[in-house]
Amino acid sequence: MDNSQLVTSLYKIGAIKFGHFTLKSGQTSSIYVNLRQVISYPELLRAIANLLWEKIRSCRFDSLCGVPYTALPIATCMSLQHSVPMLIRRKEKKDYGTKQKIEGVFKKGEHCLIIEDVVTSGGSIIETAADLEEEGIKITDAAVLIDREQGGKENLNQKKYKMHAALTLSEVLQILSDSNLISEAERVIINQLTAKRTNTGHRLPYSARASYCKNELTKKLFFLMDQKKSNLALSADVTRGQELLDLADQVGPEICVLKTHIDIIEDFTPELTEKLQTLAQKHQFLIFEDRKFADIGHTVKLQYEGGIYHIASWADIINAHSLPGLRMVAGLAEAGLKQKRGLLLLAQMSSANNLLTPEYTEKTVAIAKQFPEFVMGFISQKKLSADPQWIYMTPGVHLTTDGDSLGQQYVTPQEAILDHGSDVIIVGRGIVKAMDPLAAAKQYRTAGWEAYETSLKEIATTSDVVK
Ligand code: S5P
Repeated sequence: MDNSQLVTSLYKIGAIKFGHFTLKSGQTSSIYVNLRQVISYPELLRAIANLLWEKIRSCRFDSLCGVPYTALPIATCMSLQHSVPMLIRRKEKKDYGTKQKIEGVFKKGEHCLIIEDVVTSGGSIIETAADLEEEGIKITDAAVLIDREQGGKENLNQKKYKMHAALTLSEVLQILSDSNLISEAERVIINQLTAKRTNTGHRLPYSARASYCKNELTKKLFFLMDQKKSNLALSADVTRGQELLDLADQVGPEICVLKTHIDIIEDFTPELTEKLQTLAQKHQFLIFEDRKFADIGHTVKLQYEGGIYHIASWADIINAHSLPGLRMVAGLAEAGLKQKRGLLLLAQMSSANNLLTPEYTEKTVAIAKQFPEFVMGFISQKKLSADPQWIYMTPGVHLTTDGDSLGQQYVTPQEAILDHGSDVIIVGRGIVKAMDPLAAAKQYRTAGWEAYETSLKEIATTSDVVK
């Protein structure tokens, strides 16, 4: 049985379903993969075992360990067909008898191959590997039937485990779409999913993106966002130093980035940026000076390091228009790289009738590619490339307003994150001008994070416990 026959067989027995599924978490999904029923179809189980065996032929292992429950019969089938011993990892430790986590006979130093049915983040493989390694067993590879392409491979790579997947979710969708089995309604769902994936790419979790970043600060920011569960940047556009500090202290726990316009502060002293750095440490956010540099390399370097603001000494992140071209970025990089800073290029703007054309946006992305150690990503209205190393921050975000009288145009957090594939929402007046800025920040943070989590869930499996 080849991949295509297997996928269509899985569809025929109802192990892959399309529709509207509400998950335990309250999120919804339009595909449901339930491989548990495969045990009722021995031919199919054998076909899965054969496909996985083909994938791991060149790996070195002395035993197999299936992740309970769905992968257990698959591992058993491989074990029987190829006479390879099996190990089983208990999910809960026995509270009587031998109390061992790993069942089966093994020697320290021997290699075990982990088998899993569907992989999302790779979490259950990592947990299984940890218990096996605790017993002195070596883990280097895992065989997987379907990779949802949502960061599992990257997370496992970080732990030095290699994942061998028989199928990716994209392949499953393609095979079904090419078949004549599906209904019109199902075809619509597949097309929508495929279109979403091509427009914004399939979404990787922030922490998985970190492994692609060449800029160290982007890496740090992706981890920080995951830990803090926040993709909210506050645009703290206030004009008095104390006001800025009070706002940063109050809203700090809710945000991943604090954006400043230091030149609108009327009573600036260098002490202000020192205090801001202390607050950034206290609440774990990065400082982004929205300076929008746009001059020749030599000048921007002086503006970045010197003057009265000494921006390079306190701002983790800066931004620049790409208008002056490549060498301007080189000028900023000369000053910024030695301090481990990062740059966002303005690839698109939120203001009405701005002059940033699609061609300009494309050329901006090309400039970024020349400086991956310094450029973190873009200020843009949407995701611009399939390359997971770039971060996208979107300004002009508001929950209610249509815009302002000076050309600002707004989108909602859901539109920015979910529909346009952006990573960070930048909110100014929506928070700063609210009656209660902290309550507003919490509201934006929740909206931004929920939109991100929804964007990760495009397929449900048994582990999501569908209602
Ligand atoms: O295209 C852009 C780029 C930026 S950095 N549009 C923007 O509005 N910004 C900045 O984001 C702008 O300078 C301001 O600081 C913030 C938006 O503020 P708000 O009050 O409209 O949310």
